[in-house]
Amino acid sequence: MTFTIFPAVDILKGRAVQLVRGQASSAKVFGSAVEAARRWKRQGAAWLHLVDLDAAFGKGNNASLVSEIIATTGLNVELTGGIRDEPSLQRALATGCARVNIGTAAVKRPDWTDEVVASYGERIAVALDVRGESLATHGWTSASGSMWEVVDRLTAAGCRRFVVTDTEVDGTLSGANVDLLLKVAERTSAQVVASGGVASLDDVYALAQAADRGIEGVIVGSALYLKKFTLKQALAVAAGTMKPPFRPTSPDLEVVADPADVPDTDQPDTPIAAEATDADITDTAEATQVDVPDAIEAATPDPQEPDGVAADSESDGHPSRVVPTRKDEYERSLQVGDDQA
Ligand code: AMZ
Repeated sequence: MTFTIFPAVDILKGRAVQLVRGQASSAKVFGSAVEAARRWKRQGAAWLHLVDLDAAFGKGNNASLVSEIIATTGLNVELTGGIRDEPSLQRALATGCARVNIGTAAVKRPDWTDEVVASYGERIAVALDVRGESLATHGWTSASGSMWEVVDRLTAAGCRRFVVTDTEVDGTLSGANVDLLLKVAERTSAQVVASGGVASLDDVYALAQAADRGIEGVIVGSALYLKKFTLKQALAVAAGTMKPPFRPTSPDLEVVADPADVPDTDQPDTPIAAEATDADITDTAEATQVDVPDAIEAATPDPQEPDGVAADSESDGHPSRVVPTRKDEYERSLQVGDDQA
């Protein structure tokens, strides 16, 4: 039974962002979307979940950037956001993505969605952006319909896969809504991809354990960008080579791991989180750049460390981001070693 980890690249004005409960005003900016995608590839991703938030909010689209990401990374891409009619579907498919997800149209244009789901098979999945028992639409600015009616209708139409996001926990790092995901999986013959709230390796493990109940994979966004765990660790959990108990991340590390405090030092253009303002969203990426404080640079430990994951200069959990006093604990938390297998 395979279980897929989908690192998320949510694109707003060309940049990788993470929102809390889908609110644009909550955006944390993590640098260029292309760089984010490249980083997930370097760390072992096979798939990316790309969300064109501008398109989802009905404000243009990032199709050419998406094409660039697909061409430069060569990864399988699940593309979503603003795919609501024939022109937007064709534009999305023309990027070279492996498949697309349709959200709003599944509720608002049921006949068209049923038709394309039936005719494109594997290339189309349906995004269930769940709010209560309804589905959030139009960039999650409104909600309508009964999610169960939509699940039943699209299952009958031949939908292969539902990507289920609990919009009420998305971006909150409060844990995946496993009950909701299992309920959907029990109701449909389609596969379920989980999304929303993932905070820890325990979430990844719990979902991976449900692979034989129809949970095919999980989308991980904020937890990766905020370094709650590494992609390498999540992939190891998915592959079954890393098992609980997972060591909790130390409180000190959480502070240090905030990219706004300590940006990647080995990749000058890698993500740097910053609270987005309106000007930020419409402005260029420079607005979010944060210089590496000299003191932190000086305190940077040697990247040639003994343990596999920590020694990997391409790991997101690069030891240069850790204050030396917490270094051992940090390395232990990142280790995908024999003791965890
Ligand atoms: O965060 C948001 N406000 C948001 C978001 N992440 N709004 C939409 N989306 C995503 C959905 C789904 O994958 O999770 O966009 C897709 C749906 O877009 P549309 O345009 O088909 O409803």
